[in-house]
Amino acid sequence: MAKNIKAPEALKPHRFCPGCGHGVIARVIMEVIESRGLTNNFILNRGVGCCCNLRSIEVDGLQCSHGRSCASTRAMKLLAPDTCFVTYQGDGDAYVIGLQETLNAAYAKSNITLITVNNSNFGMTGGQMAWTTLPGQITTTSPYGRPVDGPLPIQIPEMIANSFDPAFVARASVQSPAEINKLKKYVEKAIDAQMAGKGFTMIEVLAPCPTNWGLTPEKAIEHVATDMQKYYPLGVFADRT
Ligand SMILES: Cc1ncc(C[n+]2csc(CCOP(=O)(O)OP(=O)(O)O)c2C)c(N)n1
Ligand code: SF4
Ligand SMILES: [Mg+2]
Repeated sequence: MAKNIKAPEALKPHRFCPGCGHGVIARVIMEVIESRGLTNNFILNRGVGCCCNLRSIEVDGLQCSHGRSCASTRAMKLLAPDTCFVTYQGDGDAYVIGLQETLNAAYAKSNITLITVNNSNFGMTGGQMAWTTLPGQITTTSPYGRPVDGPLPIQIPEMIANSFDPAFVARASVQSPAEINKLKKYVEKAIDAQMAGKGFTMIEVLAPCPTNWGLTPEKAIEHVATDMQKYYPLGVFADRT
């Protein structure tokens, strides 16, 4: 952080659409960073996607190549092991284009924290289908809906929790104040585990993308709380913090 200002304020102004989930998640991350006294020892790396709309000029971090933020963050952590690192990525970035880097980071038990924003599409580029897209969901590349007899939406947190003995893995949602409070608890656990050197930590967050879903912000929140959770159950999948 370049200046001594309140951490959440450091992410303003942003350029998210009304009702987007990204802003809430970024704010929660920064509140936790501030509460842990890490404001001056924190790097927020970003993937490519709507996370680029964080117009931060105050928080240090790399704007990484598409899908490569886990790899860049791992390298930086090796050089600065006492610094807190969060890699903040979309589902298309972390689970499709960058899945190799994501799994490698977990497999290597890298002592970094990955926060993935799952809005079930490639948001920034106009709402294309991703591996996270729900069966039947209409996107710009699945105009008749994602085939219902095709592969199921991918569940990366479960895969990592079951395969790589991570320090902490959970799925949260921004659908209500209660769930946002849970998200904050998860981020606290992940950051505390990283600073204690316990290994890879990850939180996926279900988030609305009203613009590409063609829904009002209110309806988009409802969609997160109902349809998305049929495929993406909330909760903790690994915890050895
Ligand atoms: C190598 C490469 N491929 C494709 C793109 C185009 N691209 C930019 S953002 C983006 C979508 C990212 O989607 P996601 O990670 O889900 O983030 P969201 O915008 O939904 O939050 C894509 C495909 C690119 N910039 N670089
Ligand atoms: S396109 Fe979707 S993810 Fe991107 S800023 Fe708008 S609502 Fe958010
Ligand atoms: Mg996305």
